Amino acid sequence: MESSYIADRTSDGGMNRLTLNDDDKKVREWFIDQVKNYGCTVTVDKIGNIFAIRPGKNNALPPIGLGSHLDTQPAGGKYDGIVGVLSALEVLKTLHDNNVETYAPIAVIDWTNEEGARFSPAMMGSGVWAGVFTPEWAYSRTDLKGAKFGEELERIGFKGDTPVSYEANKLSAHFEVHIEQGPVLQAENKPVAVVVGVQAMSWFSVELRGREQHCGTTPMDSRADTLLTAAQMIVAINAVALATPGGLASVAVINATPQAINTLASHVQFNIDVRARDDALLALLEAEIAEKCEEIAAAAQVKIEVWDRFWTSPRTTFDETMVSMVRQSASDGGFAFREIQSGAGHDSVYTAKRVPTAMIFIRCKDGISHNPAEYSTPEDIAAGAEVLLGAVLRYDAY
Ligand code: HGY
Ligand code: MN
Ligand code: MN
Ligand code: MN
Repeated sequence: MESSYIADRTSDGGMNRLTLNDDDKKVREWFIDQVKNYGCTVTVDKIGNIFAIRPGKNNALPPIGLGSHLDTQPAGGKYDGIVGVLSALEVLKTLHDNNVETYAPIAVIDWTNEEGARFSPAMMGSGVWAGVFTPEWAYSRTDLKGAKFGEELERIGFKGDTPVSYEANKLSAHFEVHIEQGPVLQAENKPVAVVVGVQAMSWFSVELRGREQHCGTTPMDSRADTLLTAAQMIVAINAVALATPGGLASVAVINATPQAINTLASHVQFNIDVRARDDALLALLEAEIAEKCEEIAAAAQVKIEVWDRFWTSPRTTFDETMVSMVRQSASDGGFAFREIQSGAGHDSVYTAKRVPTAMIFIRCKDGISHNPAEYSTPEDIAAGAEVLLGAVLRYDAY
Protein backbone atom coordinates (compact mmCIF):
# COMPACT_ATOMS: atom_id res chain seq x y z
CA MET A 1 0.00 0.00 0.00
CA GLU A 2 2.84 2.32 -0.99
CA SER A 3 0.27 4.74 -2.43
CA SER A 4 -1.26 5.30 1.00
CA TYR A 5 1.91 7.08 2.09
CA ILE A 6 1.30 9.73 -0.55
CA ALA A 7 -1.04 11.65 1.68
CA ASP A 8 -1.30 14.01 4.56
CA ARG A 9 -1.78 11.40 7.30
CA THR A 10 -4.11 12.55 10.06
CA SER A 11 -2.98 11.92 13.65
CA ASP A 12 -5.09 8.77 13.90
CA GLY A 13 -3.64 7.28 10.71
CA GLY A 14 -6.33 8.59 8.40
CA MET A 15 -5.76 9.66 4.84
CA ASN A 16 -6.31 13.22 3.75
CA ARG A 17 -5.83 13.13 0.00
CA LEU A 18 -8.62 15.49 -1.06
CA THR A 19 -9.16 15.75 -4.77
CA LEU A 20 -6.74 18.05 -6.64
CA ASN A 21 -4.57 18.75 -3.59
CA ASP A 22 -0.79 18.29 -3.79
CA ASP A 23 -1.02 14.70 -2.60
CA ASP A 24 -3.61 13.89 -5.26
CA LYS A 25 -1.10 15.30 -7.78
CA LYS A 26 1.66 13.09 -6.37
CA VAL A 27 -0.43 9.91 -6.33
CA ARG A 28 -1.54 10.57 -9.93
CA GLU A 29 2.11 10.83 -10.93
CA TRP A 30 2.83 7.63 -8.94
CA PHE A 31 -0.03 5.87 -10.77
CA ILE A 32 1.30 6.95 -14.18
CA ASP A 33 4.74 5.64 -13.21
CA GLN A 34 3.22 2.29 -12.24
CA VAL A 35 1.28 1.73 -15.46
CA LYS A 36 4.34 2.48 -17.60
CA ASN A 37 5.73 -0.87 -16.33
CA TYR A 38 2.94 -2.67 -18.18
CA GLY A 39 3.25 -1.14 -21.64
CA CYS A 40 0.37 1.30 -21.23
CA THR A 41 -0.18 4.54 -23.07
CA VAL A 42 -1.64 7.25 -20.84
CA THR A 43 -4.18 9.92 -21.72
CA VAL A 44 -5.56 12.57 -19.37
CA ASP A 45 -8.86 14.18 -20.30
CA LYS A 46 -10.01 17.74 -19.64
CA ILE A 47 -11.43 16.86 -16.21
CA GLY A 48 -8.31 14.99 -15.14
CA ASN A 49 -9.54 11.42 -15.61
CA ILE A 50 -6.45 9.28 -16.30
CA PHE A 51 -6.81 6.40 -18.80
CA ALA A 52 -3.89 3.93 -18.85
CA ILE A 53 -4.44 1.73 -21.90
CA ARG A 54 -2.69 -1.64 -22.40
CA PRO A 55 -3.02 -2.67 -26.07
CA GLY A 56 -4.77 -5.89 -27.09
CA LYS A 57 -4.93 -7.87 -30.35
CA ASN A 58 -7.71 -5.69 -31.76
CA ASN A 59 -7.05 -2.07 -30.81
CA ALA A 60 -9.90 -0.87 -32.95
CA LEU A 61 -12.11 -1.99 -30.07
CA PRO A 62 -12.80 0.42 -27.18
CA PRO A 63 -10.88 -0.75 -24.09
CA ILE A 64 -12.42 -2.72 -21.24
CA GLY A 65 -12.35 -0.21 -18.37
CA LEU A 66 -11.17 -1.15 -14.88
CA GLY A 67 -11.64 1.98 -12.81
CA SER A 68 -12.11 3.58 -9.44
CA HIS A 69 -10.61 6.58 -7.62
CA LEU A 70 -7.52 7.69 -5.70
CA ASP A 71 -8.98 10.74 -3.94
CA THR A 72 -10.09 10.35 -0.31
CA GLN A 73 -12.27 11.94 2.33
CA PRO A 74 -10.59 14.53 4.63
CA ALA A 75 -10.10 11.87 7.31
CA GLY A 76 -10.59 8.87 5.11
CA GLY A 77 -9.32 5.34 4.96
CA LYS A 78 -6.61 3.67 2.88
CA TYR A 79 -8.96 1.41 0.92
CA ASP A 80 -12.02 3.34 -0.37
CA GLY A 81 -11.41 3.71 -4.11
CA ILE A 82 -7.72 2.91 -3.79
CA VAL A 83 -8.31 -0.85 -3.62
CA GLY A 84 -10.17 -0.61 -6.92
CA VAL A 85 -7.33 1.11 -8.73
CA LEU A 86 -4.70 -1.18 -7.18
CA SER A 87 -6.72 -4.30 -8.04
CA ALA A 88 -6.86 -3.09 -11.64
CA LEU A 89 -3.09 -2.52 -11.56
CA GLU A 90 -2.70 -6.08 -10.25
CA VAL A 91 -4.71 -7.38 -13.21
CA LEU A 92 -2.44 -5.44 -15.60
CA LYS A 93 0.66 -6.85 -13.85
CA THR A 94 -0.69 -10.41 -14.01
CA LEU A 95 -1.48 -10.12 -17.72
CA HIS A 96 1.93 -8.55 -18.36
CA ASP A 97 3.95 -11.02 -16.28
CA ASN A 98 2.21 -13.96 -17.98
CA ASN A 99 2.44 -12.46 -21.47
CA VAL A 100 -1.29 -12.64 -21.88
CA GLU A 101 -2.48 -10.60 -24.84
CA THR A 102 -6.16 -9.81 -24.42
CA TYR A 103 -8.32 -9.44 -27.51
CA ALA A 104 -9.57 -5.98 -26.52
CA PRO A 105 -7.32 -3.33 -25.00
CA ILE A 106 -7.60 -2.82 -21.23
CA ALA A 107 -7.90 0.66 -19.66
CA VAL A 108 -7.12 1.19 -15.99
CA ILE A 109 -8.78 4.45 -14.95
CA ASP A 110 -8.34 6.89 -12.08
CA TRP A 111 -11.62 8.86 -12.10
CA THR A 112 -11.29 12.43 -10.81
CA ASN A 113 -13.09 13.57 -7.64
CA GLU A 114 -15.20 10.55 -6.84
CA GLU A 115 -15.66 11.58 -3.22
CA GLY A 116 -17.16 15.01 -3.73
CA ALA A 117 -15.84 15.90 -0.27
CA ARG A 118 -13.89 19.00 -1.34
CA PHE A 119 -15.79 19.93 -4.50
CA SER A 120 -19.32 18.57 -4.61
CA PRO A 121 -21.01 16.64 -6.11
CA ALA A 122 -19.53 13.18 -5.89
CA MET A 123 -18.43 11.08 -8.90
CA MET A 124 -17.69 14.29 -10.79
CA GLY A 125 -15.00 13.05 -13.22
CA SER A 126 -16.99 10.01 -14.32
CA GLY A 127 -20.14 12.16 -14.38
CA VAL A 128 -18.60 14.61 -16.85
CA TRP A 129 -17.29 11.70 -18.96
CA ALA A 130 -20.79 10.20 -19.04
CA GLY A 131 -22.30 13.54 -20.07
CA VAL A 132 -24.21 14.12 -16.79
CA PHE A 133 -22.30 17.33 -15.91
CA THR A 134 -20.61 19.79 -18.28
CA PRO A 135 -16.89 20.47 -17.86
CA GLU A 136 -17.68 24.19 -17.40
CA TRP A 137 -20.07 23.46 -14.52
CA ALA A 138 -17.48 21.21 -12.90
CA TYR A 139 -14.74 23.84 -13.33
CA SER A 140 -16.99 26.41 -11.59
CA ARG A 141 -17.47 24.36 -8.40
CA THR A 142 -15.77 25.86 -5.36
CA ASP A 143 -14.51 24.40 -2.08
CA LEU A 144 -15.15 25.86 1.37
CA LYS A 145 -12.09 28.10 1.01
CA GLY A 146 -13.34 29.48 -2.33
CA ALA A 147 -10.83 27.59 -4.51
CA LYS A 148 -12.23 26.76 -7.93
CA PHE A 149 -12.16 23.18 -9.29
CA GLY A 150 -10.93 24.25 -12.76
CA GLU A 151 -8.12 26.38 -11.33
CA GLU A 152 -6.98 23.60 -8.97
CA LEU A 153 -7.01 21.10 -11.83
CA GLU A 154 -4.73 23.42 -13.84
CA ARG A 155 -2.54 24.13 -10.79
CA ILE A 156 -1.71 20.43 -10.33
CA GLY A 157 -1.12 20.02 -14.06
CA PHE A 158 -3.89 17.50 -14.72
CA LYS A 159 -6.21 19.45 -16.97
CA GLY A 160 -5.52 17.18 -19.91
CA ASP A 161 -6.11 17.90 -23.55
CA THR A 162 -8.36 14.97 -24.45
CA PRO A 163 -12.01 16.01 -24.64
CA VAL A 164 -13.90 14.57 -21.66
CA SER A 165 -16.74 12.53 -23.08
CA TYR A 166 -17.69 8.95 -23.74
CA GLU A 167 -17.36 9.69 -27.47
CA ALA A 168 -13.76 10.92 -27.05
CA ASN A 169 -12.71 8.16 -24.65
CA LYS A 170 -14.86 5.15 -25.48
CA LEU A 171 -14.98 2.08 -23.28
CA SER A 172 -16.61 -1.23 -24.16
CA ALA A 173 -17.43 -2.05 -20.52
CA HIS A 174 -16.45 -1.06 -16.96
CA PHE A 175 -15.64 -3.20 -13.94
CA GLU A 176 -14.91 -1.76 -10.50
CA VAL A 177 -13.63 -3.39 -7.33
CA HIS A 178 -14.51 -1.49 -4.16
CA ILE A 179 -14.68 -2.16 -0.43
CA GLU A 180 -18.26 -2.80 0.70
CA GLN A 181 -18.19 0.08 3.20
CA GLY A 182 -20.89 -1.81 5.12
CA PRO A 183 -21.18 -4.72 7.58
CA VAL A 184 -22.95 -7.38 5.49
CA LEU A 185 -20.02 -9.43 4.14
CA GLN A 186 -18.37 -9.60 7.56
CA ALA A 187 -21.67 -10.65 9.17
CA GLU A 188 -22.10 -13.41 6.60
CA ASN A 189 -18.40 -14.32 6.61
CA LYS A 190 -18.02 -13.85 2.84
CA PRO A 191 -14.97 -12.24 1.20
CA VAL A 192 -16.69 -10.86 -1.88
CA ALA A 193 -20.06 -9.64 -3.17
CA VAL A 194 -21.51 -9.34 -6.64
CA VAL A 195 -22.92 -5.82 -6.79
CA VAL A 196 -26.21 -5.68 -8.70
CA GLY A 197 -26.75 -1.93 -8.41
CA VAL A 198 -26.53 1.27 -6.36
CA GLN A 199 -29.28 2.93 -4.32
CA ALA A 200 -30.82 6.31 -5.14
CA MET A 201 -29.34 9.43 -3.51
CA SER A 202 -29.65 13.23 -3.38
CA TRP A 203 -27.64 16.07 -1.84
CA PHE A 204 -29.24 19.34 -0.69
CA SER A 205 -27.91 22.73 0.41
CA VAL A 206 -30.21 24.60 2.84
CA GLU A 207 -29.82 28.22 3.99
CA LEU A 208 -31.84 29.73 6.87
CA ARG A 209 -32.21 33.42 7.71
CA GLY A 210 -33.08 34.52 11.25
CA ARG A 211 -32.10 37.61 13.24
CA GLU A 212 -28.87 38.52 14.99
CA GLN A 213 -29.84 39.31 18.58
CA HIS A 214 -28.09 39.80 21.87
CA CYS A 215 -27.97 36.52 23.81
CA GLY A 216 -28.14 38.34 27.11
CA THR A 217 -30.97 40.75 26.54
CA THR A 218 -33.35 39.10 24.09
CA PRO A 219 -36.19 37.33 25.90
CA MET A 220 -36.39 33.59 25.14
CA ASP A 221 -39.87 33.93 23.64
CA SER A 222 -39.03 36.64 21.13
CA ARG A 223 -36.13 35.27 19.15
CA ALA A 224 -35.63 34.27 15.50
CA ASP A 225 -32.91 31.81 16.49
CA THR A 226 -31.46 30.34 13.24
CA LEU A 227 -29.07 27.83 14.81
CA LEU A 228 -31.78 26.47 17.11
CA THR A 229 -34.09 26.14 14.11
CA ALA A 230 -31.39 24.29 12.17
CA ALA A 231 -30.90 21.95 15.12
CA GLN A 232 -34.63 21.23 15.27
CA MET A 233 -34.60 20.52 11.52
CA ILE A 234 -31.64 18.14 11.87
CA VAL A 235 -33.50 16.19 14.57
CA ALA A 236 -36.62 16.10 12.39
CA ILE A 237 -34.67 14.95 9.31
CA ASN A 238 -33.20 12.10 11.34
CA ALA A 239 -36.65 11.15 12.68
CA VAL A 240 -38.16 11.00 9.17
CA ALA A 241 -35.41 8.63 7.98
CA LEU A 242 -35.61 6.49 11.13
CA ALA A 243 -39.33 6.06 10.50
CA THR A 244 -38.74 5.06 6.85
CA PRO A 245 -37.35 1.52 6.39
CA GLY A 246 -34.88 1.51 3.48
CA GLY A 247 -34.28 5.25 3.82
CA LEU A 248 -31.31 7.20 5.17
CA ALA A 249 -30.80 10.92 5.78
CA SER A 250 -27.79 12.68 7.28
CA VAL A 251 -26.54 16.20 8.02
CA ALA A 252 -22.76 16.33 8.32
CA VAL A 253 -21.91 19.89 7.28
CA ILE A 254 -23.20 23.06 9.01
CA ASN A 255 -21.98 26.68 8.88
CA ALA A 256 -23.43 29.45 11.08
CA THR A 257 -22.69 33.19 11.10
CA PRO A 258 -21.68 35.45 12.75
CA GLN A 259 -20.08 32.86 15.10
CA ALA A 260 -20.11 35.22 18.07
CA ILE A 261 -20.70 33.59 21.44
CA ASN A 262 -23.08 36.33 22.54
CA THR A 263 -24.98 36.97 19.31
CA LEU A 264 -27.70 34.65 18.06
CA ALA A 265 -26.90 33.30 14.56
CA SER A 266 -28.66 35.14 11.74
CA HIS A 267 -27.66 32.77 8.92
CA VAL A 268 -27.09 29.01 8.81
CA GLN A 269 -26.14 26.81 5.86
CA PHE A 270 -26.26 23.03 6.09
CA ASN A 271 -26.18 20.05 3.70
CA ILE A 272 -28.46 17.01 3.65
CA ASP A 273 -27.49 13.61 2.22
CA VAL A 274 -30.64 11.53 1.47
CA ARG A 275 -30.52 7.92 0.22
CA ALA A 276 -33.10 5.21 -0.44
CA ARG A 277 -33.29 1.74 -1.91
CA ASP A 278 -35.43 3.02 -4.82
CA ASP A 279 -36.49 6.25 -6.54
CA ALA A 280 -40.06 6.29 -5.16
CA LEU A 281 -38.82 6.00 -1.59
CA LEU A 282 -36.24 8.75 -2.19
CA ALA A 283 -38.97 11.08 -3.48
CA LEU A 284 -41.12 10.29 -0.44
CA LEU A 285 -38.26 10.98 1.96
CA GLU A 286 -37.39 14.26 0.23
CA ALA A 287 -41.01 15.45 0.38
CA GLU A 288 -41.45 14.56 4.04
CA ILE A 289 -38.17 16.18 5.05
CA ALA A 290 -39.09 19.38 3.18
CA GLU A 291 -42.53 19.48 4.79
CA LYS A 292 -41.20 19.00 8.31
CA CYS A 293 -38.53 21.71 7.83
CA GLU A 294 -41.09 24.18 6.48
CA GLU A 295 -43.27 23.63 9.56
CA ILE A 296 -40.30 24.19 11.87
CA ALA A 297 -39.23 27.37 10.07
CA ALA A 298 -42.75 28.81 10.14
CA ALA A 299 -43.05 28.27 13.89
CA ALA A 300 -39.69 29.93 14.48
CA GLN A 301 -40.01 33.13 12.38
CA VAL A 302 -36.94 31.86 10.50
CA LYS A 303 -36.98 31.97 6.73
CA ILE A 304 -35.78 29.12 4.49
CA GLU A 305 -33.88 31.21 1.95
CA VAL A 306 -32.38 28.30 -0.03
CA TRP A 307 -33.61 24.71 -0.39
CA ASP A 308 -31.41 23.47 -3.25
CA ARG A 309 -31.28 19.84 -4.35
CA PHE A 310 -28.06 20.37 -6.26
CA TRP A 311 -27.38 16.70 -7.00
CA THR A 312 -29.49 13.60 -7.44
CA SER A 313 -28.62 10.13 -8.69
CA PRO A 314 -31.45 7.68 -9.37
CA ARG A 315 -31.17 4.02 -8.41
CA THR A 316 -28.74 2.21 -10.77
CA THR A 317 -29.12 -1.41 -11.90
CA PHE A 318 -26.00 -2.98 -13.43
CA ASP A 319 -26.01 -4.92 -16.70
CA GLU A 320 -27.10 -8.54 -16.12
CA THR A 321 -24.53 -10.04 -18.54
CA MET A 322 -21.71 -8.24 -16.73
CA VAL A 323 -23.12 -9.18 -13.31
CA SER A 324 -23.28 -12.82 -14.40
CA MET A 325 -19.60 -12.69 -15.44
CA VAL A 326 -18.69 -11.43 -11.98
CA ARG A 327 -20.94 -14.07 -10.37
CA GLN A 328 -19.35 -16.82 -12.50
CA SER A 329 -15.85 -15.59 -11.74
CA ALA A 330 -16.53 -15.56 -7.97
CA SER A 331 -18.04 -19.02 -8.10
CA ASP A 332 -15.25 -20.49 -10.29
CA GLY A 333 -12.74 -18.95 -7.89
CA GLY A 334 -14.40 -20.90 -5.10
CA PHE A 335 -15.27 -17.76 -3.13
CA ALA A 336 -18.33 -17.58 -0.89
CA PHE A 337 -20.28 -14.58 -2.12
CA ARG A 338 -23.66 -12.88 -2.08
CA GLU A 339 -25.39 -10.32 -4.24
CA ILE A 340 -25.81 -6.81 -2.85
CA GLN A 341 -27.03 -3.31 -3.73
CA SER A 342 -24.52 -0.60 -2.87
CA GLY A 343 -25.42 2.04 -0.28
CA ALA A 344 -22.54 4.23 -1.42
CA GLY A 345 -22.20 5.95 -4.77
CA HIS A 346 -19.40 4.89 -7.13
CA ASP A 347 -17.98 5.92 -10.50
CA SER A 348 -19.70 2.84 -11.89
CA VAL A 349 -23.04 4.64 -11.42
CA TYR A 350 -21.99 6.97 -14.23
CA THR A 351 -20.14 4.50 -16.44
CA ALA A 352 -23.32 2.38 -16.31
CA LYS A 353 -25.10 5.22 -18.13
CA ARG A 354 -22.81 4.64 -21.12
CA VAL A 355 -21.42 1.09 -21.08
CA PRO A 356 -22.23 -2.30 -19.52
CA THR A 357 -20.92 -2.08 -15.96
CA ALA A 358 -20.59 -4.28 -12.88
CA MET A 359 -18.87 -4.08 -9.51
CA ILE A 360 -17.20 -6.42 -7.06
CA PHE A 361 -17.25 -5.67 -3.33
CA ILE A 362 -14.73 -6.95 -0.84
CA ARG A 363 -15.34 -7.36 2.88
CA CYS A 364 -14.18 -4.53 5.12
CA LYS A 365 -13.66 -4.73 8.88
CA ASP A 366 -16.82 -3.91 10.87
CA GLY A 367 -18.17 -2.16 7.78
CA ILE A 368 -16.17 0.95 8.69
CA SER A 369 -15.39 3.45 5.90
CA HIS A 370 -14.74 7.20 5.48
CA ASN A 371 -12.74 6.66 8.67
CA PRO A 372 -9.05 5.98 9.44
CA ALA A 373 -10.00 2.57 10.85
CA GLU A 374 -11.12 1.39 7.38
CA TYR A 375 -9.48 -2.01 6.72
CA SER A 376 -9.61 -5.02 4.40
CA THR A 377 -7.35 -8.07 4.74
CA PRO A 378 -4.74 -8.88 2.08
CA GLU A 379 -6.60 -12.16 1.47
CA ASP A 380 -9.89 -10.37 0.74
CA ILE A 381 -8.13 -7.81 -1.46
CA ALA A 382 -6.53 -10.68 -3.37
CA ALA A 383 -9.95 -12.34 -3.70
CA GLY A 384 -11.38 -9.15 -5.21
CA ALA A 385 -8.52 -8.86 -7.70
CA GLU A 386 -8.89 -12.53 -8.66
CA VAL A 387 -12.63 -12.14 -9.27
CA LEU A 388 -11.88 -9.00 -11.30
CA LEU A 389 -9.33 -10.85 -13.47
CA GLY A 390 -11.75 -13.71 -14.06
CA ALA A 391 -14.56 -11.35 -15.02
CA VAL A 392 -12.33 -9.32 -17.36
CA LEU A 393 -11.09 -12.46 -19.14
CA ARG A 394 -14.68 -13.66 -19.47
CA TYR A 395 -15.74 -10.34 -20.93
CA ASP A 396 -12.72 -10.29 -23.25
CA ALA A 397 -13.62 -13.73 -24.58
CA TYR A 398 -17.32 -12.79 -24.91
O1 HGY B 1 -21.07 9.51 -1.29
C1 HGY B 1 -20.73 8.36 -1.60
O2 HGY B 1 -21.49 7.44 -1.46
C2 HGY B 1 -19.36 8.10 -2.18
O3 HGY B 1 -18.44 7.93 -1.14
N1 HGY B 1 -18.95 9.15 -3.07
MN1 MN C 1 -15.18 5.11 -3.10
MN1 MN D 1 -16.09 7.26 -0.48
MN1 MN E 1 -17.83 6.10 -3.90
